[in-house]
Amino acid sequence: MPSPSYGVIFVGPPGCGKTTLLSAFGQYMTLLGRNVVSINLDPGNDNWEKVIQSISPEPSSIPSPPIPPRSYDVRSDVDLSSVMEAKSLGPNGGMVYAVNYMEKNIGGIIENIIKAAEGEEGEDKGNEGPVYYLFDCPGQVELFTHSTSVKNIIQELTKPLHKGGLLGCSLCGVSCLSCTQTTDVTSYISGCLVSTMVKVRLELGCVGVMTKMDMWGQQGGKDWGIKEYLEGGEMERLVDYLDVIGQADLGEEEEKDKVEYNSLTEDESAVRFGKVRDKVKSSRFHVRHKRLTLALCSLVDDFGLNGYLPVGVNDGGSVGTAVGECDKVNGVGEGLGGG
Ligand SMILES: Nc1nc2c(ncn2[C@@H]2O[C@H](COP(=O)(O)OP(=O)(O)OP(=O)(O)O)[C@@H](O)[C@H]2O)c(=O)[nH]1
Ligand SMILES: [Mg+2]
Repeated sequence: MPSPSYGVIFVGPPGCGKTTLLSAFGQYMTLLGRNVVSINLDPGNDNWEKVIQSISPEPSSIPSPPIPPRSYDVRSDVDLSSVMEAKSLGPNGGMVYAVNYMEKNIGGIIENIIKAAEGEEGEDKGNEGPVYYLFDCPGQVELFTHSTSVKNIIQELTKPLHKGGLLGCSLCGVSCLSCTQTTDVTSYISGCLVSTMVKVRLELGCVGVMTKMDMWGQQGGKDWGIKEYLEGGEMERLVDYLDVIGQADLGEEEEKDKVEYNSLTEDESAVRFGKVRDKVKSSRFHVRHKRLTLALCSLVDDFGLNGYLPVGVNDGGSVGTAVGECDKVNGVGEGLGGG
């Protein structure tokens, strides 16, 4: 009978940095002396081997000899490319099929996770404390919004042992949004909407993380200040920053102005901007678009689920702060190293 365990599950849109963040959490927690087991739940994760290598302690590190990182890769049970070939499906259909398969076979998958956590007989595990699982997820947002498979998988992982659960994992979600998604207001708003929806669907306590913060300023952070993007509150204020030029359905004369506006130099456009902006702002499209955006922003505000911790994977302090927040959410006690 396994003892209760802790875990973090990384979710967010494709390419936002989930797998890289898992690796950073793994390295940080290993240094704290935690009993880390990394779990790949992404049937299409081709970077998994690199992640496991990155979590391996340096040969010179303590304890010595180094403890091999323990892990489970769902691709040993269901692999995206094999599914696509066998079922003649594309990558998205293949992923939906693979995740449905995982849901139906979750009992066997959990047994394999437990075997990975127990390690080989007689193997030195270094730390005998509670197991800390790090779960990597696929990025396709439809898996969370249009299907209940991931939610049901999570329910099985978290089902308490005394209620017949196999793993009894106290789990915290880490909802990632890349700072590169703050280059324009509409991308940021849709990113916040998606992460709110995913948090609601997961039914888990979640920590929001803005990833790739070392890229802030190069690829992110226009219009609003860093504090506002991270706090994510009062989203309605963002509506004033909507890029009105280029979106409106203009009349013939305004279209001419718009073409002219786009070919102006920066100085000329500053003078002309006011005139064109006023026309565009009073266009029917803009008025409706603004009203819709306001409604969406207040929806996110009302749930109060927004807000991000800034994290760059090469900034150990930011990773440590995120680990500490996850510890608070899933109730990690003091005996589990640092935190
Ligand atoms: N500069 C920088 N790049 C990062 C950071 N985190 C991730 N990346 C890069 O972003 C890219 C995507 O990272 P992944 O960790 O694979 O993202 P993912 O969310 O797991 O992607 P999918 O599994 O495809 O959904 C990779 O090239 C990473 O090296 C970061 O903190 N800073
Ligand atoms: Mg990944």
